[in-house]
Amino acid sequence: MNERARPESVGQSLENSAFFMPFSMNRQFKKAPRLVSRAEGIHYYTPEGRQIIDGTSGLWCVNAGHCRPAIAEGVAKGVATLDFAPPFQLGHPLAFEFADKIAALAPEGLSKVFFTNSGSESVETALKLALAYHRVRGEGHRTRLIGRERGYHGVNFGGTAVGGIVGNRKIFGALLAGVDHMRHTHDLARNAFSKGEPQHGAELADDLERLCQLHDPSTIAAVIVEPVACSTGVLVPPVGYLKRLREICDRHGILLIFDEVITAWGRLGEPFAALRFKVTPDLITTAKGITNGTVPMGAVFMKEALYQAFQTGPDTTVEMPHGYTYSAHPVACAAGLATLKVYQDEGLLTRVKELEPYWQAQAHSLKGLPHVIDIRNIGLIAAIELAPREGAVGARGFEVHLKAWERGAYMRVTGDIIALAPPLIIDKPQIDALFDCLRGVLKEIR
Ligand code: PXG
Repeated sequence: MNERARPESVGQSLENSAFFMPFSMNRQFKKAPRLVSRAEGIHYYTPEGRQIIDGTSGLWCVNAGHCRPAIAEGVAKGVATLDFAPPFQLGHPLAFEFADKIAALAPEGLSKVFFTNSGSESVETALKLALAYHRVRGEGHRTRLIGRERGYHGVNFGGTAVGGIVGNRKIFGALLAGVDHMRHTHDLARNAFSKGEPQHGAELADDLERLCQLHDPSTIAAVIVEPVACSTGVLVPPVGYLKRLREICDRHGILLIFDEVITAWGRLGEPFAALRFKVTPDLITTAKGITNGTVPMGAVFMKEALYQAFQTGPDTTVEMPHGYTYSAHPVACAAGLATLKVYQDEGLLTRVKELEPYWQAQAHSLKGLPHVIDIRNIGLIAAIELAPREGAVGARGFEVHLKAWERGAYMRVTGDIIALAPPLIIDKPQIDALFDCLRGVLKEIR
């Protein structure tokens, strides 16, 4: 047997492992790995048995907390009953049941659901649906897609193109043609230490109007934004901003896509952020919390009119030549149904409404600590932005990540921004423990 294969114990070196880790510093990580081997509730456990608070719900997905028995049982029963069924021209009952149940939670009018396997696939699906929708209605001239600086829409070609993270784009060529970007909404000069939606910046939505004038609105198919841009450091939309985007899209016949891969499933105290902000997009992309992170799955919600636009040819045609081998995978549907039951039985899709004032107060209690230049929050999400070290952007943030790990908490960092978004089952003493850990780290680092 290959000696380098299967590092079974923690003691064994991972330095020559075959695993090319995604979005990771492979060489550095493999020299000093941080591993988890078990999880329960809001905690991870390392192979040595150390308990770690999960400050980021895995990667913003384990909303009901880890290893929930009801979900594990749902998945086990699902895989033992129907392991796979082709989703093209064949069906299984769980797909229809799950689609109907989640459509009932979506903003009014978003009544149809297309299943995918990830957030990235949901984004590609939504972009393709938008282009195809215009085309079947005789507006095939609408080919442009508009994203936003600092947006993250996954890693496939369309999502990378509409995304606005330079580091994710620059080494992958020209991506898609016909894509443009609005300005981001982050404005520390006017909005630092905002609680909830910042007061200033609704007018930044007018950047979309500028792009409409530049390209002519009749060339634009869709605009995609995260209601709260999470990956790039929790950029909360200014009061009135999303409503203004909606108005501009309506004025020009442009579809509005909300990328709710993170913000759906209770994170903001509602099943979808669109419900919280009271702005209804034409399409919503989701993934992650849809199965509590247990089985890969994503979904795109769309307005009835979009679905209906494709139902016009003879009924012997495939209305949408798009889909994945694993669209509506039976095990993912089983996971989704079990997850939804936990969310609903425990009121998790709205629990954050009660927790948010406490969460906000605890987050903002870090104001005044060394290096802290902004604290912002919404729902059960908070970001603490630190001043970068001179000539070493991100170094301080990464040190926080490592020190927090040593002190027993897992925290995501983006550059020098720490993002916290624990499972929605967290209680007040656990919130205190999370922020106390960060407080200790901020006092310790230079
Ligand atoms: N859209 C949004 C808004 C996301 O946040 C995706 C699409 C892509 O989803 P998939 O399932 O293809 O990864 C995401 C994913 C982080 C982090 O640390 C965030 C994501 C993924 C990995 C890390 O902030 N979001």
